[in-house]
Amino acid sequence: RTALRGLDTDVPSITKSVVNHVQTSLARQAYNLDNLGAYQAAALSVRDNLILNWNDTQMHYTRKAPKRAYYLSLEFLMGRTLDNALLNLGLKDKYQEGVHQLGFNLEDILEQERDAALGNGGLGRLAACYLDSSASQELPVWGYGLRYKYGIFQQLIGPDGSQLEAPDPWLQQGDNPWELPRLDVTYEVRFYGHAERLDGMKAIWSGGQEVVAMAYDTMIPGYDTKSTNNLRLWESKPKRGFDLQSFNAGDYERAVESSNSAEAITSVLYPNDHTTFGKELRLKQQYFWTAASLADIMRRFKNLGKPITEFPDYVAIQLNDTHPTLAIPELMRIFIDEEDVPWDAAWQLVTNTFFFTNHTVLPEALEKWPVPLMQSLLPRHMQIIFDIHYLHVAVEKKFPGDRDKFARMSLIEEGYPQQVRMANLACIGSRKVNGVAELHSELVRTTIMKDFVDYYGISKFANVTNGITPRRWLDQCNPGLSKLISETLKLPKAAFLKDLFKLEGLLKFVDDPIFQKKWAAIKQSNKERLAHYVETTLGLKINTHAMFDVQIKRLHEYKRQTLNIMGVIHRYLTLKDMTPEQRKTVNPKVVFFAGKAAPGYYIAKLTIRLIVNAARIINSDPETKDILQLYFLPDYSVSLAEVLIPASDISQHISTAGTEASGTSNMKFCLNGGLLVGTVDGANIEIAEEVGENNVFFFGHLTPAVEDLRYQHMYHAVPIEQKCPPLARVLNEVSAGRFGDGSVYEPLLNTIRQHDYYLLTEDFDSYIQALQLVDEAYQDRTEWIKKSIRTSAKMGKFSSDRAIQDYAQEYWNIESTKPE
Ligand code: 26Q
Repeated sequence: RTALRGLDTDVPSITKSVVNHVQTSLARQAYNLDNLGAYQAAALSVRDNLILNWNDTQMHYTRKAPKRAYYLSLEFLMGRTLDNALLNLGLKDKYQEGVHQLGFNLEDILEQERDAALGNGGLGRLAACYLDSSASQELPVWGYGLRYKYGIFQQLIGPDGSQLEAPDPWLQQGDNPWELPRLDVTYEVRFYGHAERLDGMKAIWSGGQEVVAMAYDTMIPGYDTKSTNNLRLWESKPKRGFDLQSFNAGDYERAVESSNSAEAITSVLYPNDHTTFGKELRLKQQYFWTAASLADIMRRFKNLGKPITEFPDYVAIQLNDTHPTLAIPELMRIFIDEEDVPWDAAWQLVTNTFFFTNHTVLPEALEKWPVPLMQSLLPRHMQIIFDIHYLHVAVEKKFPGDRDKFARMSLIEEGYPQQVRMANLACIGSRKVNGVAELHSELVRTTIMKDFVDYYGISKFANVTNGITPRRWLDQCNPGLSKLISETLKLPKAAFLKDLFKLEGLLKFVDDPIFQKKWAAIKQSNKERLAHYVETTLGLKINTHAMFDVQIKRLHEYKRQTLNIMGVIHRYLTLKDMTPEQRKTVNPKVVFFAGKAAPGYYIAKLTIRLIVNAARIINSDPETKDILQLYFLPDYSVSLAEVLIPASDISQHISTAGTEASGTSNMKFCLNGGLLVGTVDGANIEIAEEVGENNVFFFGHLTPAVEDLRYQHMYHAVPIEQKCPPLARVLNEVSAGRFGDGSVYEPLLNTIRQHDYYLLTEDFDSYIQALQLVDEAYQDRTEWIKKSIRTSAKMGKFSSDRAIQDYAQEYWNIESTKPE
């Protein structure tokens, strides 16, 4: 029996440990310490607990040798760690008291921590929620990713209202207390060189350039358990410091060249979601990361001393989108070239190991890489991909004569140059393929993977609806609500934070006026917390008695922030048309936007510029500023989401039907009692199924109509003045310069006037109607609060604990296990 060791966690021991870290680790004095120092000392003290739990958990995994799952993701959008670690360890109250005794306020200390922002958005945050849920359910799951020196860029708004980007040097706040550098865990990764075929299917890959991958381990504590999992992030380093010969010869640039090019690999997260392929450095990142991760997984497997044929009995690997698809040819290479496994057996093992999650059906977002680039950077992998192509896509046998089908299923897209289709490779190399919400998974089956469904049968193609962790997205971001729920249900917080279906107990209290009052008071105080944040950071005063309407997500045409801003402008124009008496009857509303645009995404950046400049005009108009305010909050982040989401009355999830794979913030808003206005898309649909359609404000065309409408737009375009006069008026006002130089916005306006690929002109009228219904519903505040309670009560399904259970049981075949 291995007893878990633990540090003393009474308040005096905690203060002692914090002071100790101040004096020793930080070499400072406790009496003139600032908040940053207090954060660092508190973090180091909490980390001591994590390390012990982490060690015991990992030792247990090594001894027991259960089947493990590995989550390969190029993004982990973790946000801050201290608050989460305190909650999961059950030490929050004690540290609150401990730091208070030392003259600090825990909230202020928590604010000192920089976000770990190693992700763009939904996909990266999903990975972070899944790690929390895996550890909380004591599942043997590790994450593998890259330790970027710079995370997602910092967003600034320039004087003309446009987005500017600055680097995110997140590691420059002193040592990162949440990671453990593993100087002894290193692997060499090769690029370029030659692949020489031997007899049979084997080859030797040699020459080229070698770089070193070094591990950094981040501890992932489970909630209410000592189980603490691992997130292993790789850093690239030169194989040999630098070229001393060139240095001595006075060629200093040459001397650091190779070391720079090695370090470049993990220097920065690519800030694009959905597009921009073909960049050699991105492909290098992908291979560097998959090669290091697989070498590590293989080493761990070999330590078990099992025959290689049992590999899939001990290892399941989840591919988070196509980004880690090179893991498939890499594992083939290891089996064939290094382990002497025959081709067919190797392929059998590989296809029993991998599972692939798709996160998009947008055709332009499907990852492709030029064959010549692959051939030069990864010659052996390109051979293997061609071999897979010839041996396993034997489609012609099954569907003789269907050359189109063969072309669509091919791993290689013809053209100049030829390109490797990563989604096809990920599909055929995996045991199962899943989408991230019911509608999305159905679209995967009927559109991008249709031919593969015919080939493999339907059972390979399934759904796991996304989820969110209720620890961060309820208890941490909304402690008041969590406390009220606990008191009302007469349950300890752990009961519903571990089984979110327990929230259904709130349904009994929907009609209780006292409970309604308390529920509403919490929303109000969250609105004030947000207003306080905006006032202290941006110097703006917000009317907290207004309805708060929020759209926060990456800027993208398919997400239709443009529809929202056109709706705001329409509202403004309508208010201007009213008499002062009429305006007095209008309920005030504050509209918030936040989100980053990919630095090269011109139209998305123009949308930001329009929002910012419209806000300047609208917020300073004396006739309307009391009833309509508009804000673009810069530098959206996990931490900002934690303030915005609990304050929202209504949030917008308004993608063109069929384009948003799932969405996850929709779940976060609902869990915090916010209602949704949205299209019939992604997880909105399943949310409505849970909460009842009368509690969601749906609008717009449905997915099956979208294709026909686009066809009509192409061939029978109707001018916008006829199709949608109110929207035409809005565009004309923007064009005429009402919100600053109109000519600036012409390219954005033309996307709507000309092709209108995302169907704003088709959905605008029903969108405005839906917002009208929102206004009317908000008038009856009691009825609104009831909707809010019902919505939150029905969010059980959207816990990431449920999603991870799905993966663990239906895909990975792993079980919970923890040290005795
Ligand atoms: C790929 C190649 C080259 C450069 C960048 C990329 C890249 C990077 C990030 C492509 C896509 C992403 C991110 C995608 C993403 O966040 N998708 C979202 O995933 C969520 C979780 O499943 C869903 O809820 C969202 O609907 C989906 O848009």
